[in-house]
Amino acid sequence: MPHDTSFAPTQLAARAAYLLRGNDLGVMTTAAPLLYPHMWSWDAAFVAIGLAPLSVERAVVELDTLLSAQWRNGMIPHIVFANGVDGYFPGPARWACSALSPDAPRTRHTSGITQPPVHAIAVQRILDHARTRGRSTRAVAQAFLDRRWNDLVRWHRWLAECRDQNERGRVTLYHGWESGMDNSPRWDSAYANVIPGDVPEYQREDNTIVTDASQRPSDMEYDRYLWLLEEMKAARYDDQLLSKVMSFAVEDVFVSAILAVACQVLAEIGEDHKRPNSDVRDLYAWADRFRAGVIATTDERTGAAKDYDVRAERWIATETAAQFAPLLCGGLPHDRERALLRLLEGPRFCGHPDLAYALIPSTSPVSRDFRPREYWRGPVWPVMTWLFAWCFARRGWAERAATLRREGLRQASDGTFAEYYEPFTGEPLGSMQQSWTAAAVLDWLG
Ligand code: 9WN
Repeated sequence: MPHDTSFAPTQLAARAAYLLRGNDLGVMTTAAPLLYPHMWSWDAAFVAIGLAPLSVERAVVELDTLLSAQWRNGMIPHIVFANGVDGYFPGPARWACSALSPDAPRTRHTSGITQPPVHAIAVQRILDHARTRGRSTRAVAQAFLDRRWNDLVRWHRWLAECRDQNERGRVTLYHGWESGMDNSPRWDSAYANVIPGDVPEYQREDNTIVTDASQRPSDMEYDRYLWLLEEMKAARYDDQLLSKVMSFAVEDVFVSAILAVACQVLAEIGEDHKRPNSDVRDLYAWADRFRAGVIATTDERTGAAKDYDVRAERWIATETAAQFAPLLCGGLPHDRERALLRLLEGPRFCGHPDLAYALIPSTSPVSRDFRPREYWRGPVWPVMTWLFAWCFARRGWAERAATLRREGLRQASDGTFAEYYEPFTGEPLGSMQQSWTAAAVLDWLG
C-alpha cells in the first residue's frame, strides 16, 4: 500500500461529495480550489457525472452554466471564468475574446480555445440517473434535453465542420491545451516548430500554487503556450483564419475518438428522445467519419493510433495513453484490437511490474519521454482511468472496466483526490481536491 491513509468506500464517497460542495461557487464548480478557480469545459462534464448520483438537478445546472457560455459559432470554450475571481493566468484580460471576436459571448468571460467533447457522456449519465428517480427529477432531465439539444448538436457540428474542414475524420487543434493533455510528449515535435515572437510580459500563477517545478510544464513550454494565444488574437479567433495562420496545428487522434463516441452517444439519446431525424442522421454520420479517421491512423501490427502534425505534414507516434484511442471508439479489425489490448495490459503500460496500481500511465514508463512526476509525461490521471473504464463498459468489456474501477478506487482511497499520481510510488501530485477526481470516485461508488 503506497500510502498510509486508506478510506473505506462510504467514507471516501462522503469526502468526495463534500469536496464537490466545497468547490461549488453556486452555478459552477471550480476545477480545483486553488490552482484552477474557474470552470473548465471537460472538467465540468466530469463534474456533472459526479454530481448526477447526488443531485440530477445540480448536475443539470453545471451543464447549463457551461452551455450558456457557448460561442455563437458553436464552440464550447475551454474556460468559463468565474465572475470577480482572479488567481489564474491567463485570465480574461489576456484572452480578450469579447473585444476581438463577434462569436464570443457578451455576458460571460471565456477563453478562446476548446477542449475534448466529453459532454454527451455527461448527458447520458444524467439521463441514466434520472430514470431511477421520481417524476419531478425525470422532468428536470427531460427539460434540460429539450432546452439544450440544439446547443449540443451545434457543438458537435462546429467540431465536425470547423475543426475538420477537409473531412479527414480527425479534429484539428491549434493549441496543446485543447487536447486536455497540455504538455504530453505527443506535442513536443509540433511545439518545437513554434517560435515565440514578442510575448507580452506575463507572470505564471500555477507555479506559485504547485511549487515543485517537476510537476508542472516548464517556462519554455509556457512561452509557447502564450505565443499561440497572441497568434489567435491576431486572427481574432476566426475559424477560417486559424487554420491558415496558426504555427501549431495537429490532428488529435484521442479527441477524435472521443468525438466519435460522443456523436454516437448523442445520436442514441436523440433517437430515444425523438429528436429531429436530420440531427440524429448527422450525428451518426459524424460518429462514423471520426471513427474511420481514428482507425486510418493505426499501426497494422499493433493497432496503436497516431496524431498528425498538419504543419510539418508528419505522423506523430508516441508511447502515450493516446495511442489507445481506437479502444474508446471501436472499429479496429479483431486481431489488431487484440494486439492493442495486449499492449495496454502488457509491461509497456498497465502491466509494468513496478506500477503501484495496474492503471494507464499518461506516458509509457519504458518510453524515453517518460517523467514519473511531470504532468502529462508519465503520471496516472484518475479522470483518464474513469474515461477508459466507462468506454470499456460500453464496449462490453465488463471485466476490464471493473479492473480499472477497482484499481482507480484503490489509488483514490488516500482521500487526497489528487489531479494525478506518481505511477510507481502512488504519491498524489499536482492539485489536491481536484473536482474531476472526486467526480470519478462518486460515479464509481454511486
Ligand atoms: C490549462 C483543469 C485543466 C484540465 C486540463 C489540464 C490542466 C490547464 C492548466 O487543468 O490544464 O487548460 O493550466 O494546466 O491539463 O486537462 O482540464 O483541470
